[in-house]
Order: sequence, then C-alpha cells, then structure tokens
Amino acid sequence: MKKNWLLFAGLFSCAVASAQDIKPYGALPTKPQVAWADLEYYMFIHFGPNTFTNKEWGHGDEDPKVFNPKHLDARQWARTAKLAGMKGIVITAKHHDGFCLWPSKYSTHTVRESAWKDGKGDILKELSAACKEYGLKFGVYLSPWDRNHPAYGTAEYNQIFAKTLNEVLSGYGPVFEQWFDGANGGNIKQPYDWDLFHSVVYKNQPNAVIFSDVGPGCRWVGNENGYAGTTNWSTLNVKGFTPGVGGPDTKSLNEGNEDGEKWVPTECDVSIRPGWFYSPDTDDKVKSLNQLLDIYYASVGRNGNLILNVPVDRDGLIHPNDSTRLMELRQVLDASFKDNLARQAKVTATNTRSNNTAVKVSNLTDGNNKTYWAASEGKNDAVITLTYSKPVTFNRLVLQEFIALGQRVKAFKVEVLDNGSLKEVANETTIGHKRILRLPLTTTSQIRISILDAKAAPVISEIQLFKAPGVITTPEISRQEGGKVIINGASSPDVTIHYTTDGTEPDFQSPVYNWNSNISLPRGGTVKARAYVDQGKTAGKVVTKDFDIASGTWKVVGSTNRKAIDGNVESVYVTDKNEIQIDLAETFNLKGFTYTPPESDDHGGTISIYGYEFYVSKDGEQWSKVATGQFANIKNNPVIQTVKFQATDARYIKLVSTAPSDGKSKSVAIAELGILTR
Ligand code: FUL
Ligand code: CA
Repeated sequence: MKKNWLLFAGLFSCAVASAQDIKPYGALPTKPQVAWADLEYYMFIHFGPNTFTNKEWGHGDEDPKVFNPKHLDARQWARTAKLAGMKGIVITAKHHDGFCLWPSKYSTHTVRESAWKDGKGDILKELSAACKEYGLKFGVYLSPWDRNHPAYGTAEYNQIFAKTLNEVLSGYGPVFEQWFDGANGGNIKQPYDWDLFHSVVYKNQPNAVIFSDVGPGCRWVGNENGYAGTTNWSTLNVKGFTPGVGGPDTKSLNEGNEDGEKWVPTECDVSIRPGWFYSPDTDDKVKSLNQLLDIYYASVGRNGNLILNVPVDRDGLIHPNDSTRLMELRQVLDASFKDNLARQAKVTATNTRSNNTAVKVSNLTDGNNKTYWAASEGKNDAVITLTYSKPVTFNRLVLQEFIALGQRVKAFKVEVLDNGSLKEVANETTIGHKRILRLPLTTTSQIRISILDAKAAPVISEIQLFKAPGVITTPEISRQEGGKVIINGASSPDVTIHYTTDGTEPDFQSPVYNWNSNISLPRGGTVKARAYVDQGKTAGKVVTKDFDIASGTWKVVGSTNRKAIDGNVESVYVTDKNEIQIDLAETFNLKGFTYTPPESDDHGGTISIYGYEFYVSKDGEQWSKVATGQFANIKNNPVIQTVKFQATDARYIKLVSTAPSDGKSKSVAIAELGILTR
C-alpha cells in the first residue's frame, strides 16, 4: 500500500512538476544539440599535403608522396587536447585538395598513395582510437569542394561524395560532428545534393551535429577570428539558404535571428596560428595567451562553441609552441573558474513560478545547468538578487539559460550595491547556453541581475560568480598621422594601462590610458606605458616608444596614395617606380630616416626594399644623396629599419630602391616612412 502511494506520488509529481508545464518557446534544440552545447571547447586539426607544401588551398595536383609525417602520433594530439581541457577533435579528413587521410576506395589521392608508412597508414583509424582512449569526441571535416577528383563538376560526383562520406561515417565509430566546408574557390560549379549528404550522415550517425553556414546542426559564426556577436541567438532563418555562397548574411551568422525558424547555434572556428595549416613560417606567430582569452570570452562567453585549430606539423606532431600556449590558456581558465562565489550567496528572485517542484531558486547556484529556476507563465521579467553577509570581490559573471526549452532572454542588466546605492555594471542582451561577462574587479555585498525582457518567461539554469586572476599584457604604442597616440593592450577590464609622456617610469599613480585619453604628439616625444592587474598589485614591463615628427601634413609627390605616411603599418604603399618622394611641408634639420617594410613578403606583390639610396632636397629639384646601403636580413626579419646620416636641412625626401628583397620584383612596398630630427 505504502509502495503504491509512493509510486502514485512519483507519477503525480512527474506529471505536474516537470519541465512539461513550462511551455517551450520557439525553435528548440534536439537532444544531440543540447549535448553539443555542453562541449563548449574542442580542437580542430588541419593536416594534409598543404602541411608539407606551405599552402592553404592545395590544388589537388600535388604529388601524394609529399605527405610523409615520419613521427606521426595521434595519441600525442589527443593527449594535448585532453590536457588543454578540450572535449573532442575534428580533423580535416579531406580538404579542398581532395587528399584523403584514410585509404578511401573512392579516390586515388590518399594516404595509400603517400610515402607515409609505405602507404599502409590510416590517420582516421589512429585518431579515432586515440580519442576513444582519452575520452574525447571524434569529428570529421570533409570538403565537398574537391580539386582532385576527376568527377568533380558532374552529377556523378554527388554520388561519389556520398559514398566517401558513408565510408568515413561507418568506419571509425561514433562521430559527434560532421563539418561541411562551404568554400569553393574554383571555376567548376558543382550543385551539391545536400539532402543526400545529410541523409548519409544521419543514417550512420544519428547523433552527429552537422556544421555548415546554415546548419542544420550548428552554424558558422561568419568570420574566422573566433568572435560571436554580443547579441547571439541560437535560432536562425534557414529557408532559401544553402551552405557556402548561398548562406545567410554575415550579421545573421554572427548574431543569429531572434525568432529564427530553426535551432542552429554558433560554432566559432579560429586557428591558433595565422593559417589553418602548419607552416614553419608561423612557429613564432602562435596567438598570445591574451588573444586566446579574448577569443574564449567572445565565443564560449557569447553562446557559441569554440573549435580551436591546432595544425599538426610536418613530423605529424603538435608543435611545442602551440601546446605550451594551450596549457597556459588551460591554467588561466582553471584559475578563473575555480571558486564559484555564487554558492555562498543568499539568492532570492521575483516572479518565481509556483506549483512546479522542478523550479527552485537554489537551482540557480547548484553548479548544474540541468536544474533551473523559472518565472511564472506570462512574466517576461524578473530580478534575481545575490546577497552576502560579508562583501565578495568578483570580476566574472556566468549566466546560463535552460536551452532545452528554447532561448528566451532578450535584455538584462547587472547592478551591485555600492555605498548604499545600486550601481549598474552591465547592460546586455542575450544569454543562451552560456554568457560570461568580464567585469571590472568589484567588491560588494549585493548583486542584482534584472532580466528586463524575454521572449517568454525566463528559465535560468545557472548564475556563477568568480574572481579571475588578471593576466598581464604588453602595451602596444602607436601614433596616428595627425599625432594622436594610441595604446593597445587593455582588451579586458582586468587590465589597466598607465602611461607617461615626460620620460619618467610609469607607475600605478600615472594616468590611466583609455579611449578618451587625448595624447597628441605631432612634434614627437616619448611615451612609456605599463600594464597593471589586480588593482595595481601586479605590474607588467615598461614599454617605451619614441616618436619624431608626425606625417599628417606631408604629401607624397605625384600621388594621392598616403599609405606610406598614414601612420598605419598595416596599410602598405606599393610603387612600381622604385622610389617614393615626400614633401615634408616645412624644412627640418634631418638626421636620418626610418623605413617600415610590409609585415611579410607575400603573393600580393608587397615585396620589401633591400638595397636603397636616400636623397634629400630643399626645393624638390636639386637632390643630394645622403645615404646608401642594404636593409640587412629584411626578408626574414621585416622590422622597422633606422638609418642615420650627416644632419642636413631639407624639405623633400626621396627613398629609392636599388634591389627588391626577392631579387626580381618590379615593384616594392613601403608600410611606413619616417624622419629623424632629434
Ligand atoms: C574555410 C577553408 O577554405 C579553409 O581552408 C579552412 O578549412 C576553414 C576552416 O574553412 O572555408
Ligand atoms: Ca542549476
């Protein structure tokens, strides 16, 4: 009897007090999409012939023998991903060059034709086994665009691609994500049979999430730098769109569509290096810890998953420069989200839904995003308050919606009690699976989160507060052509940059640089700057930058192109006359000049100057040569070059290239030209 009663009560509470009586809102995620959102962070690996040929897009005509990663160890990749805190690995099984990392029956451009393991290897086999061993999810990228396959461009190719997919998706165990690249840079047009491709995926891997520009599982974020919109809906209008050029506009990809037709959440793809494939040229260009932190907060912190590309090198290993950085990032993230201060708070909420035992205020801070609090039906606003008996100090706020019931929150603000009154510290829009706010270090005894508007009664699964350690940055000082000084390096509120312009060492009392700072040095001067974190307790190193006369009033003789004198090293002046003449607008006592080459010699014709002559003139007619020589090692180390000469009065200068750095180019490039008068 008692047993029956319990059973009855169980059924009863199940029927009344479950998610059932919170009406789902809008497009909803599937179960695999909910599980996918919890992964948050995983690895992308670009690997193939491009790794050996220094290309980003191979043509498919490369000799497969170039592929020979002699020390390949997929367990090292998996171990690295695991230690980095990533939840899976997606590999380029087939990139645009058509090369298959497994011995496909449907191609003659594969590992079987390569030199690696005498053609007997199978990378998908090794990686899927390594992922299993390390408890990681395994995913595959397959490019429909194929520059090798002879059938590409014919209807037959769709059948071949479907068979290729089938081969991969049936042969290597569970696949959590199928990545379909939308890129197609070739002349051959191939109308893809997406319905067929999708049916092959779901037949073999019903739980796989399909990535493309328009899903259906998850969507491209609209850029390759890892940044989702601050407003970011997981819903998207998909009708009439196809992957690739037929995809939705960039803003929709980046921010989703409020009330979009389908649940197609964001995935942010970005590489840890400048390119997607490994190149020895980028060994020293691995993104900095702070760049990666910014990416993490702009992806995982903005309702997106982060797929971070770590290209395997020519030995078949993850390079130590990349793995070191991944471990640094892991360490900082672990330290940042270690101690959830929300657990110590007394939590209250307005508009709490009644008669639903699944809804509890205490669920907001239980560290479990499957338990939740909800507002009453029809109430699309609420205030959640965290009160402390002793003040807390925090700088991170994590919010999560219970997305299985739809994405709802449209607008929210955060206030803290500050000397008896409320001070607003954030005013934001969407939340979704996860929103992380980086706030200035704040000490308070009360935090109030007001949901101002929502599509339906908000259902919140987690509120978490943390005190993350500050990560010191190195300021970058530059000057615009008009003389205004810009200091970069405080991308988050954790860091303040302090500076001086009188040559003294900056300390925590020196003025703080921010976007309102008006430092103008048109006639030159010295700027010193230094970053501080933890309210001045930790200081970075001092960076010094000397400026000479600014170029705002100068003119390039015979050209309106100011890229050589616009104060911006990223804009590059390309001349095919082998020289550039500048009118400095007034006469200076010149003591030398500076030449900033383009950052790298590339295919765009931006070749730097190697041999040079430098001339000055009072009137722009009579020239005298004041310097001649070579910018040694400029090709390999393209940094600013400083040349001094016997002081002389002049108003016009002329830099002549006597030899391009590649020994043959007809045109040379100048990122910036400057003068020395001091
Ligand atoms: C792009 C491709 O063209 C790149 O090579 C890279 O694979 C990137 C992830 O997607 O569309
Ligand atoms: Ca919870």
